[in-house]
Amino acid sequence: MTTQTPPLTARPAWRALEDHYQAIRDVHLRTLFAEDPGRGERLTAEAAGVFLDYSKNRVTDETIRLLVSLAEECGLRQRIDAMFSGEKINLTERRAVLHVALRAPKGQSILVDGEDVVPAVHDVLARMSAFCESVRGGARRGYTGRRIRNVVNVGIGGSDLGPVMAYEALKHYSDRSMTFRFVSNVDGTDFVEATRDLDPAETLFIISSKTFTTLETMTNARSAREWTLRALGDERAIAKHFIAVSTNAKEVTAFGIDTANMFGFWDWVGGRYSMDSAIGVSTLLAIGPEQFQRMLAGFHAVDEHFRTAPLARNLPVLLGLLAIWYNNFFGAQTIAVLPYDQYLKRFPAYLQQLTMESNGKHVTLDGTPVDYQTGPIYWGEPGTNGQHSFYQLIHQGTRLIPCDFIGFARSLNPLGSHHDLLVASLLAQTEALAFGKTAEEVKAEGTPDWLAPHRTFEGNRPTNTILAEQLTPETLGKLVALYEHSVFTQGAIWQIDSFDQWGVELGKELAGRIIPELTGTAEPSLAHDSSTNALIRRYRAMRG
Ligand code: G6Q
Repeated sequence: MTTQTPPLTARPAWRALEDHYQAIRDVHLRTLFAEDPGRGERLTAEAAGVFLDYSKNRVTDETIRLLVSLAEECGLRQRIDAMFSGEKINLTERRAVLHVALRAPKGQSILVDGEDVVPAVHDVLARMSAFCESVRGGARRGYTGRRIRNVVNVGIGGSDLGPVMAYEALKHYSDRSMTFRFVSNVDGTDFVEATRDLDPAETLFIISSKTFTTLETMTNARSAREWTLRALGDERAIAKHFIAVSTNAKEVTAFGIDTANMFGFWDWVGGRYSMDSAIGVSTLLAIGPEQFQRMLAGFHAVDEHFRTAPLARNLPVLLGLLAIWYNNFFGAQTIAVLPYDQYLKRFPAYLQQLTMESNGKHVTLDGTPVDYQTGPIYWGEPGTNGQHSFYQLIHQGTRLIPCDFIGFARSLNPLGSHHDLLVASLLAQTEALAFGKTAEEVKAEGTPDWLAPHRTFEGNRPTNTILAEQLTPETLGKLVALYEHSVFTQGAIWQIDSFDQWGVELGKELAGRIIPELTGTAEPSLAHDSSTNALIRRYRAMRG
């Protein structure tokens, strides 16, 4: 891949957007809505049952037209085709990027190095389904013959955040007679608290690690092994209580798990894009094969939309372009994702990895430093809780924070008027953020002059509203795919590698050097900076 010619900031569409920004930066959403009564109906898009209202953004039709031109000039369409056709678009790792193959229906064909990868995907899915059915149905039992009632997923990053997010999101569909826990942190507290009330004879550990070398996961896996052996007293119990999910059969065997109890995946599945692979086995255990298939179908529906819909009507493309608009032209630093559904409480954390690990990059594909901002900071909490804490800053602070509000028409737990109150809150927030409250309006309510500035809301705070009928496995798949492809769109325009993660790799190496310096009995000779050296000595002294 060569540098864009011309570079991004010299492209005609970029330049036009810079000029257009000058014209629009001080225009208020109140004006945009007043001048264009059809705006709220027109600036919307719908696909696969997901509705996006982007009318409360600081954009006009011209903005969208220019953003779409930028996407075209940057070759977004060709990049999409390259991903779907199995090209090695993860240049720094020389890998294809094919999470879309994980949800491709049987019969579709996607070639990597001349080999169709779809049949292997379905083979693993079939094995996973059979395994999960046998655990859920009680045919496959623990070493002492007791039923498996507890499942503990041991993994971190991409091998944890997808599974835990999906489990929480789809709890409504899960087998309530089983307990699911997720251990990720190398802090022993995580393991101890997750297992303290579990019976080892009824507990299955899923050791999830693409590489099977990750410090945290291997440390927790060894503790899980000891915990199991302490109770069951026989090495043969391991085969009944441990399965592995990995691409590294050699390390799985070295750890002591028979590859018959291993579910594989492939180097073209990035960790943060792996929740549909065997990494999702805990999800499958929780909700069963049928619902898992529905989730995959949801992903696939949005994949197809992303691949085929015109850019201007393409939901993930629109979301990605709007993120670029605020990040690169308005100078916004963050994007808040605010799901109005308690089941989506881990969704923002999941998106943080997806978005920030993918697009937190400072050089283009050919290694040239960028002269524009790349990935914004994503953050969020479910509504309405956030309203009683950080929304204050979004409403009245000095920063521009574009927000995605996500809501559903029907609750999975209808309870009196709860759901209407929830949705009313969502709508009221986006309305208030867009239109604010002028000093005149505040004073007309009888507010004294001295207090009016404090009670005035500037408004003009941009939001997207994403609505779907109900949070089902299918909807979850659609939502995740929406963000995956929005991330792709942004990365394609910035011309960065959204699929490597050298910063994470660095973190994996760094601790290795310090571990023996902390644990050795002899006073280590330290060659770090003076701060790190002193902290190591202090830790050793404090620990005793
Ligand atoms: C994801 C990253 C990273 C990874 C974890 C766990 O895209 O690569 O978050 O998932 O570091 O890695 P393993 O699955 O290899 O243990």
